[in-house]
Amino acid sequence: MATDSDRVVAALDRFRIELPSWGFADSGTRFGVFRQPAAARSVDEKMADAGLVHALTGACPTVALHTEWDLPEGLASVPAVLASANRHGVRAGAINPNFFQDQAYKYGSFGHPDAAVRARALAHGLESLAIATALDSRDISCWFADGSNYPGTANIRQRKRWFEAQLAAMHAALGPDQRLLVEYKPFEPAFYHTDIADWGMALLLARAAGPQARVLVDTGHHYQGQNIEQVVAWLLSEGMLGGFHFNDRRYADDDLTLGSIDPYQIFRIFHEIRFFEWEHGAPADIAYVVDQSHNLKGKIEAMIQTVSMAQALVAKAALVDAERLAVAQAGTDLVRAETCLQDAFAVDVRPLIAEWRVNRGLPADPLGAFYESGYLERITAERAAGADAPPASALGASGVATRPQP
Ligand code: RM4
Ligand code: MN
Ligand code: MN
Repeated sequence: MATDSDRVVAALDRFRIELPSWGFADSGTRFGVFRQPAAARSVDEKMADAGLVHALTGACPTVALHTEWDLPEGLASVPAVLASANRHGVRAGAINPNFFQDQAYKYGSFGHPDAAVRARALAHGLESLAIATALDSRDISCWFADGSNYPGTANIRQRKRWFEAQLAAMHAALGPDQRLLVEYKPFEPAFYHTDIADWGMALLLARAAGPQARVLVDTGHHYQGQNIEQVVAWLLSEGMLGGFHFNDRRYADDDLTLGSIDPYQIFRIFHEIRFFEWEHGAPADIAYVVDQSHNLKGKIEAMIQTVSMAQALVAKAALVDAERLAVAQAGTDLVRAETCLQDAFAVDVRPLIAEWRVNRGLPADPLGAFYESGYLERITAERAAGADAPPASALGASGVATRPQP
């Protein structure tokens, strides 16, 4: 029988979490961007920083990219991105089209009433797909800012039909192993209606798009009080959970460091996944991706914190005694059932994780190793010296584009 530590080791061996390129670049709120001297200014610098986080944690071999920020020349940017990824020991991960920034998208992209704008957005989606293929990326991850700000100003049902048609057209262009991920968000930047506002809408659109479409759950994209782990459990049971964008929040889509506000929330999500896997005797095929915007914290430090937190919560979820839990649930033994979760969550898994790291040739303390490496001092000097380089992205914590500071 597997011991507790076997279960943790197996869970850590399998767990991979993708880093977002945009988490290494300057970002801010819609009120402004405060520059960090060490922030990455190019895709190569983002890959270098991500490569370091992977080297220190052993858990992040891939980097999610945003088409317009990281591949501004489209397909022509692919060779440079491939070379950069190779150089820094990572690979390209999910490709995220930018359906939200161009002036043309003021009133929407896939849901815009003007057929020419819809066609332009579809062309951008298909170009992102071609980029994904050229980079050998499996997932195209679509988030739409589409919606409206005032009652009566948009034909909600008509826009739904446009979304169905456009997503189906993207799906038709997928390679046999690729997936189309549909992300939802209740509000912001639209403040009256958002075209894909919740998991039910994303699920219906993904189903209508085709068999290789799945739902993407961004933990910050729910109303307060929503039971996120129930959403996860339902999507798992429907075979429709494609992946996550992980972050934490106190209010809305705050994009804070994972587990900084409510680690038990993320633990409960990992528990539902593990319980599903235990019942099915097979791992669930889920893409775990970080989607955070570290406006004030150092970018690399915050990323290491998040990866370490994710590993700790995965380890704690692996400690839940699934057999005991199933018996307690079947017997309506409420306190015993709940205690299965609470006991696992209470375990200090840090020594086990440190041992796992050392056994794999990784530093026992990735954050400490980062501070000792001298990397931060080096990039701070290098990047501050080239202060006129354009910011790699200037996006608010909530996905609100902010003007680069002069
Ligand atoms: C959104 C959403 C997307 C992200 C954009 C920029 O709020 O979370 O995943 O790519 O922001
Ligand atoms: Mn997201
Ligand atoms: Mn978001």
